[in-house]
Amino acid sequence: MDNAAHRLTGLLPAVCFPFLAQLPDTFWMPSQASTTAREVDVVFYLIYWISVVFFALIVGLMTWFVVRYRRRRPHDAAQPAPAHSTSLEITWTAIPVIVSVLLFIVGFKSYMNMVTPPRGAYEIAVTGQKWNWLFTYPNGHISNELHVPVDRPVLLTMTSEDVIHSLWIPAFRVKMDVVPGRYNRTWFEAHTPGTYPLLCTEYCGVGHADMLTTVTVHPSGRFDTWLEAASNLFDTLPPAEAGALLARRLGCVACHSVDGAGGIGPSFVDLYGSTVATRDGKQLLADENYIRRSIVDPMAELVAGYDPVMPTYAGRIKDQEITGIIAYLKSLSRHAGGDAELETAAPAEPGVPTEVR
Ligand code: HEC
Ligand SMILES: [Cu+2]
Repeated sequence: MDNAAHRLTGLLPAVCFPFLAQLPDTFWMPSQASTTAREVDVVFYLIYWISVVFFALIVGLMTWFVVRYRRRRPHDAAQPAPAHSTSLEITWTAIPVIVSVLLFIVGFKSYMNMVTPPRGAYEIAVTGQKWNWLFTYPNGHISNELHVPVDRPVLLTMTSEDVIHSLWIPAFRVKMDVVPGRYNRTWFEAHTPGTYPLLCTEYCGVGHADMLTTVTVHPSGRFDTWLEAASNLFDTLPPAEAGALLARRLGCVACHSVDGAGGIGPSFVDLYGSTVATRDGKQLLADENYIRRSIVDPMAELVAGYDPVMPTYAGRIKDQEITGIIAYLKSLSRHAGGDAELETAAPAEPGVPTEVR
């Protein structure tokens, strides 16, 4: 009931001032939550009001003519035949031409704006599949609901795993097909924090109606906090699995094999707990501290037989993530868990690799 009343009162400003910057939910449209929404609505209401004016004009004149020029009895033969009027012909040709050109210009400007993502937009990859959405953020995090920052252009690069879907966010006036085998792009800039419906609008099978989710627009500064918390692998995965994922994301596995094969760096297999020969002739035990140091300061100890090409991850990796990678390396090593070497080797100083004699 409340909602209906709200919509009715919302109708008033929409009808009276269709070009106002911000409209609430109305009878026709959900609230405007993006910059595109206003542009689309301006075109919509422009066409709407032109139609209203011409409808009134045509139906009004028609009614009047029906009455005014109705056939009378006895038939009034004295009525003169209608004369040709050149100026009238020109007028009713020129006015629709001007109206059409105006509509084209306004529509084309908005359309070009809608299909041209601004430079530096925040990019999110979208995958449509039977029957849900996957949103992949630049840091690798994947969610089923879309989350975006406020007041920042967001570019969606979209593809489908199976059939044609279509992503629709009514409050943003954004709608774009999601097609298998190609990438479609669309963009928007949300300006009002809140949660809005996001749905598939291309019938895609029995689960079509399940492709209904939300887009959350985070207030200024909160998006990064959300992304960081949401992408914390350690909340959802055991440390070794989180470490395995990180080793892939951080590119470690490009240089370190996980099957014992050779590579640019030593294989991760059986690394943990082994004895490493360094370039300057030391024998170091590959324990937690050694691995930690190899990651944050790779030049400190160089493994014999390898080039010093490993980049430092200091500042790019958190302690929890190092712990996860260590757990992963342990899971790849037969030296892990109660190995004799490890138990006898007491670290000389915390954080400093242990030398094996
Ligand atoms: C560009 C290639 C490259 C990348 C990427 C790389 N490493 Fe390395 N890594 C090396 C090389 C080469 C060495 C051997 C030379 C040295 O000690 O720096 C090495 C050494 C190591 C060692 C010591 C190995 C041993 O046998 O004692 C560890 C542990 C290690 N890397 C872990 C990692 C982790 C974890 C990552 C990802 C966060 C990573 N590396 C990313 C090339 C790389
Ligand atoms: Cu669908």
